[in-house]
Amino acid sequence: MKIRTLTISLLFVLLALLAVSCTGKKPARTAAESTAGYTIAVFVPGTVSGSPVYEMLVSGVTKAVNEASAGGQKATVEVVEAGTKQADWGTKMTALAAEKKYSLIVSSNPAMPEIIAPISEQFPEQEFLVFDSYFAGNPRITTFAYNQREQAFISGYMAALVSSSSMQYANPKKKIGLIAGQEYPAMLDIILPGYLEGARAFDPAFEADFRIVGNWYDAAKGAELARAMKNDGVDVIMPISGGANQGVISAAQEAGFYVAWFDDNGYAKAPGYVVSSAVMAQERLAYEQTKAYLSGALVRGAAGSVGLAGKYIDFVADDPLFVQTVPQDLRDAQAALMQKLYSGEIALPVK
Ligand code: RBF
Repeated sequence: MKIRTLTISLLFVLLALLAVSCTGKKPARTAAESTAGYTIAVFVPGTVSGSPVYEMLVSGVTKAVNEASAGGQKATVEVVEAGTKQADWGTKMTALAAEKKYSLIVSSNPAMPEIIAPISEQFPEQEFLVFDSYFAGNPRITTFAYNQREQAFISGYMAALVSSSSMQYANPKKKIGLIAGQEYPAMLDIILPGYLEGARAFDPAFEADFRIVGNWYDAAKGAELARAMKNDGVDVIMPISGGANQGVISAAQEAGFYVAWFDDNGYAKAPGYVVSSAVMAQERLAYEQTKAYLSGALVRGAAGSVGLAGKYIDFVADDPLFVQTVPQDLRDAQAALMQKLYSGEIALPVK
């Protein structure tokens, strides 16, 4: 019996060697083969705290790994914060891949695949999973993009509803605001136009005041921009500026304007001031895809897209703070918009 097992094993080894020599390539080392098990690094391009996208990323991956280890699987996760100096991200990612310690490196933001591509050539055995980005054609880089035209449209429509209402801080001007950490293609080509498109679906007269912090952490600058916008007649601001969002929140409470929160549920950030939460299910997607990876089911090299279908993009309408803050007629109008989106009456593909 023992000899037979040995013979069979030998046969497998020989077949494997033959396969290698035929293709001329080493079969990719899978994490399951390595004694360390699945070792996942979450590379955060920035800092976690204050950035909804990164908070959700870390929490989703961690949840999947913890569940796997509780179930007896060998799996670990380490979070590496690369900080806000973007010029260093490439070097830091290279160093992480060079450690050859991680079976998978997970990250998130639209700039990451371009940074990772040359690194993946240098370390062909390293696998990457990147959310909030789109990159096709590299078998070692798997990406998932959110339909942010839908997300921004929902946010813009709600902002216009509030701005046109008789709510306390709303003014007659048809002007809403967007404060971004920096300018980047997804912001300029999808989020800002989608936000304005949503506002104009409610009233074509709406304009958007768009301002840039210049980084993803400066809360004082966020507050300063927001106050200036309020003085120029803006009554609803959507902050997408990481740690600088906190400055916009404080300014809203001091100066009196509304906040349209983006990415996760933000009503509790300033009850009575946050009137909208247009969300992406990054925590759930990161959890699902990490689980898929841990069970060998990740579709490697794919460039996935998710949106309203499956509720990867959605609006949080059932939070008691939303219900308390926003009058019934506005909530009804918002719900009617969501129905049109769910039914496909309004379709918003990313071009
Ligand atoms: N969003 C954040 O919340 N915090 C960040 O630190 C952050 N850094 C970014 C850096 C780059 C280079 C790019 C392109 C985007 C960044 N974003 C950041 C924006 C994020 O990817 C996403 O577009 C927004 O959160 C809206 O969903």
